[in-house]
Amino acid sequence: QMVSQGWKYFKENFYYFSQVPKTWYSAQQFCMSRDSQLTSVASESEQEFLYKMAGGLFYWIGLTKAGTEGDWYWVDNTPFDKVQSARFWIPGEPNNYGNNEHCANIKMSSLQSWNDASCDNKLLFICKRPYITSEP
Ligand code: 2F8
Ligand code: CA
Repeated sequence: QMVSQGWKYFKENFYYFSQVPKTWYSAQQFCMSRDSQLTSVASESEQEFLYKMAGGLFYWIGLTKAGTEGDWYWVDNTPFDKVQSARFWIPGEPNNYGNNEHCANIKMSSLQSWNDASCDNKLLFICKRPYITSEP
């Protein structure tokens, strides 16, 4: 039987930490081709798991902007909680540097780890896929 090679299990989901850098959009295309999406971060424990696994390397996550207001949203449709998520940005981020930073990555091995960067940068990335059991 196939047991999700290269995917790490944490709390009902499998996560794929890429070894090849891609632009944010190409990374999301790759994740979708594997029945997954760039990862959302919906709790402190999930954030802790991800930044520890990232080990200080930069990884795209599934957080990007939409609409004229440029509101952040999760590509996997997890509701983005702006208040609860505020503690996960690096202090001073997101700063929309050069008015061209519309995608988020994990940049630090710390609870405060997110930075916004240009979506055209090629970074490693993390895909997330729900672990689904079949009925007995
Ligand atoms: O000082 C924070 C700043 O550092 C870089 O810009 C100089 C980052 N750029 C990239 O990661 C591409 C900014 O996003 C970051 O805010
Ligand atoms: Ca930034």
